[in-house]
Amino acid sequence: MICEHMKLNEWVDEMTAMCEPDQIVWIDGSEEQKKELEQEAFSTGELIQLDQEKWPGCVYHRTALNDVARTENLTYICTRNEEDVGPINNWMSPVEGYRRAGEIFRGSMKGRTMYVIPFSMGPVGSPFSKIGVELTDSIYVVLNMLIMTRVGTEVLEQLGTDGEFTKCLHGKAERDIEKRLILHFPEYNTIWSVGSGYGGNVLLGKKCLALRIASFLAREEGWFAEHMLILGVENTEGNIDYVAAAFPSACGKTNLAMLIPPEGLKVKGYRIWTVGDDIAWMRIDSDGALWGVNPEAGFFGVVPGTNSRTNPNGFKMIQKNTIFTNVLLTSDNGVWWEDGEDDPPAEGTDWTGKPWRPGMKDADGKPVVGANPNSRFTAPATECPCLSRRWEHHHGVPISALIFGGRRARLAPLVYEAFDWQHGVYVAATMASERTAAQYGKQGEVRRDPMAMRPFCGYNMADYFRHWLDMGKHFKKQPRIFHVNWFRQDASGEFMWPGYGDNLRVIEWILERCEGTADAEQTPIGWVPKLDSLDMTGLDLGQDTMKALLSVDAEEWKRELADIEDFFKQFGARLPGELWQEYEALKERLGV
Ligand code: O2Y
Ligand code: MN
Repeated sequence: MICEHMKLNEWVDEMTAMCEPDQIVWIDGSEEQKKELEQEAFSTGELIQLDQEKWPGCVYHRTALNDVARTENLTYICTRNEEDVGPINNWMSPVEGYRRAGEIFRGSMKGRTMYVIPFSMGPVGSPFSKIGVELTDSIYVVLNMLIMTRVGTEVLEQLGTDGEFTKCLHGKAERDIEKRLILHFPEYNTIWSVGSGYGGNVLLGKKCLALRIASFLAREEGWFAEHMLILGVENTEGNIDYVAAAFPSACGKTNLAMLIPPEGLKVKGYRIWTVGDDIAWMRIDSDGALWGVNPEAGFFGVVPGTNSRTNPNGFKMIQKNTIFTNVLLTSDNGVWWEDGEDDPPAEGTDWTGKPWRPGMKDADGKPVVGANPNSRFTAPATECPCLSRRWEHHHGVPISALIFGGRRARLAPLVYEAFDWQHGVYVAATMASERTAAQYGKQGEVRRDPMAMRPFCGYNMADYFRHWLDMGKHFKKQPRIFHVNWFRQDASGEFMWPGYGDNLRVIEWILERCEGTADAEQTPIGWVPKLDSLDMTGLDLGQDTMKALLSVDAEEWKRELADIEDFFKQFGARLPGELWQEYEALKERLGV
């Protein structure tokens, strides 16, 4: 492959001089090259080929034990001024960032190959799309990038001789957590990630480019880069309405993006079409409405809990051409995970590489899992049975509603609609979620996660709120803003809402609100469905449960105010006054 982009060649030379790889291989996106790389990874043990009859095209990979999830504490935004990253992000100066990571990168690719991956986030050539080039010493990363992004010659052609690209450098180095840094340099359109070999830390097109760097570019250029799924709801007439929805990590975005309508609603002929499950890039088009694309080309989802009941489409999707990471390897070269489809195998090798049998306990008497709770599948979008026909449409899909949600055992009703755009930005800016056992931090602790972007906003969150407020002024047709909570619990700690396919009942109400046909009741926090305005055909939850799900307890909301105030105060004078206005207005509506 010949690259005629001088700056790209110069940068590759510069990084080569620092990392000192034995050789350089340009990734062209061809099937032959992919096969060669797989063979090489099989021969070194970096990958294990699964039984090709049962798992055609599927491979298996284990990471280092200390390298199984994103590391937020080692993730930095490096800008000249510390104030530009704000109180939520970790900050480092660019000089310090390049120096510290440079020391780890120096000579770290000796004896290894450096792969050069030209990739496009978004369909190649779409007005939405951005190009990146990732340099990496990991075949596992190359194979994941081949699934998650559009890679190769056509991207280089699109880049031409002087096109803009994000410079993404990744090196495994020693995979030592003490020498791990995930650095973003938005002012230099550059990402450096060193010392990790896994997931969000190393697939640099995903969280690093498509959210952190893209959110910075989106503010400069007047668009949105968001942690959102996009799904289309087709009705009996064949019309498809699209919504984009933001949830913090581990709230079931992949399941929601691929949901199957519940039995009771099937008579209405609904079908769900998945555009994306994690990231949405959205802009106001010439019609004054919001249009969005999924910049990714695959799905990188959590495996445990995926089965034909929780996510039938997702489960089908991962039967072929999938990379499995950190699940259990069975003795007949298959894969297994907790809460999957099948009973556990009699024996296998767990994600740490140790022999495993069902019922095993650790030294503290706790069950030993076969698959790491954050084990992942990497599957091509084209394997998704409900993939939208418009997923590669260069102008994206029109977005009718923006949905924000968190995991709250109490407080937030099943669904409510904001009064207007400014109020909607307040609702999204104050959203919060409780941590689950699978997440870093204290279980049950409420963490404010504005727009589900807390770990992913590439600049000062106060300026991000300003961007959201300003964007609202440019629509001819504003999307409506909603908040949902699938996770409300009753007094005995049981979930009150069944979730999964039944979430369509809520989305149906949301779309009917957009059309002006659904009933709602005004409450201090927004518009809540009237008791009978959700279609509950085939799901008998009982009036009391429905009342509890939709209730707004003013006293609980008053208690929430103090936490929101503390959260806002961190941003000082940089926080837009409109958000304080909304805070005061809510206080007044609550009678404080
Ligand atoms: O732990 C990781 O490295 C993956 S995190 C991830 C992967 C896919 C989609 N979303 C997320 C997330 O943390 O939001
Ligand atoms: Mn995510």
